[in-house]
Amino acid sequence: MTEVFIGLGSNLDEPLVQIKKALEHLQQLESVSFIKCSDYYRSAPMGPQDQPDYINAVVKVTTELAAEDLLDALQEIENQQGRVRAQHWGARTLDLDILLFGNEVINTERLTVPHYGISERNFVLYPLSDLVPPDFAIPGAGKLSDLLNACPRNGIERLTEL
Ligand code: 5RU
Ligand code: CA
Ligand code: CA
Repeated sequence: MTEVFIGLGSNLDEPLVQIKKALEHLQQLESVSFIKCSDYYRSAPMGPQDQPDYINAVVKVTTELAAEDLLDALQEIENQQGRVRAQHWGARTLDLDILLFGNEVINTERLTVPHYGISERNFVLYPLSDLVPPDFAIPGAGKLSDLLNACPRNGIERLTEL
């Protein structure tokens, strides 16, 4: 059994609804046990800026699946929720990323784990900090608290009324 952190992001077609629907889809996977979801966060787009603000969250699950089989299941959920690959790093209805897969370091054609950019992205680090202690170590990147201290908030907002 592997403890896995999955990043969720959406900035199209009612992002909050998309995130909640994705959580339901995840809970329906027989091969995945749902543990806990972070709060939801709103932030400005990183990368291409000519797109709407994002809603992001991070969820902790356990699974018996191999990482690439989990990736297949996540991509199926993205597709079910109308993900269309238009512009690279452009707006999307749903993005599901394997952020951490136990302590595994994975570098294949399809998968880079820990997820590329995890240590600099406010929309990953803040929700992750809802789920793990400050001294939590990310393989190859160090302690979460150090990463958070080095990461500009850049206006990221926790959505509390939801
Ligand atoms: C370049 C820099 C490209 C950072 C990307 C999200 C990046 C995003 C998201 C927010 C992207 C990848 N911005 N930009 N949330 N995804 N706020 O989920 F992240 S495109
Ligand atoms: Ca992403
Ligand atoms: Ca992705």
